[in-house]
Amino acid sequence: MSKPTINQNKSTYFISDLHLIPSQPLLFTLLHNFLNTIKDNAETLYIVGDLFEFWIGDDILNKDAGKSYLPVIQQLRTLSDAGVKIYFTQGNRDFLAKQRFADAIGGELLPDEKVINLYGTPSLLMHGDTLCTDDVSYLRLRRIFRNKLIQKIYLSLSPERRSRIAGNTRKIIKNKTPKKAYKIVDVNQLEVERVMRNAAVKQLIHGHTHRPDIHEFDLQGEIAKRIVLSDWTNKACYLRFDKDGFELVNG
Ligand SMILES: [Mn+2]
Repeated sequence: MSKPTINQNKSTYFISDLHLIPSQPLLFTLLHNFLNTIKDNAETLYIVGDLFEFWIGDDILNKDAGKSYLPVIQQLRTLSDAGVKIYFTQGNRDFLAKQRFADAIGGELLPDEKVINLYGTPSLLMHGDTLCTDDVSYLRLRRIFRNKLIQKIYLSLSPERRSRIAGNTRKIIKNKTPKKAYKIVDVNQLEVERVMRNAAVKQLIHGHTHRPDIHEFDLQGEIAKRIVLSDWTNKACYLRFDKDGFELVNG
C-alpha cells in the first residue's frame, strides 16, 4: 500500500547555467529527464539564471524562433500546475526572459538578488555575474545590455536580426574570455562579503562561474557559506536542500 507523500520530506532544487541551445538537443533531454525525476518530491525549483544560452525576447514564445523551447516551457508549466513552486532569476544570457516567460512556465520572476528562507536559514540567491567585479569590461557591457532604451530598440528588431546580434555577441565574449585571467572571471571575495553583509545572510547560492563548489569563510565572526552551482554539459547538475541538509551534484 502506498502512502501519500508527506510534505516535509520534500526538497528544494536549484539549477543554473544549462545554457540551452537548439543545436545541443542533449541538454533538452537532460532537463526533461531531470524534471521528470524531481516532479514527485520537489516542493520548489529555483532556476538561477542562464537556463538559455541566449534569450532574444519573450515575444518569441508564439513565434517560429521560440518553437524549440516550447516543450521544456510546457513541462515546467505542468510541474507548476502540479504544485511545484518555480522561481526564475535572470542570468547574463537570458536577462530578456521576463514576465511573459515567467507566466508561460507558471513561475515567478525574482529580482537580481533575493533572500529566501531555506528551511530556516536565510539565504541570498543571485546569478553571480555581478559578483565578478574584477571583470570591469564585462560589467560595462552589462550596463549597456540592461539599459531599458537599448532593450526597447533591440526588441523592436525582427527575431532573425536579434538572433544574429546575440550570436555575434556570444562570439565576441567567447573569444575574449580565455584571454582574461582566471581570477578576473571568478567572484571577488570582498564583493561576496559585501552583498552578504548587506543582505544579513550567512549563506549565498549562485551560479555563473561554472566552478561548482562549497566555500566556507569567516564573516563577522561566524562561518559563512557560498555554494556555487554547476553548469550542465553532459549530466544534470543541481543543488538539493531538504530539512536535513543539502547535496551539490556537479558535472
Ligand atoms: Mn552566467
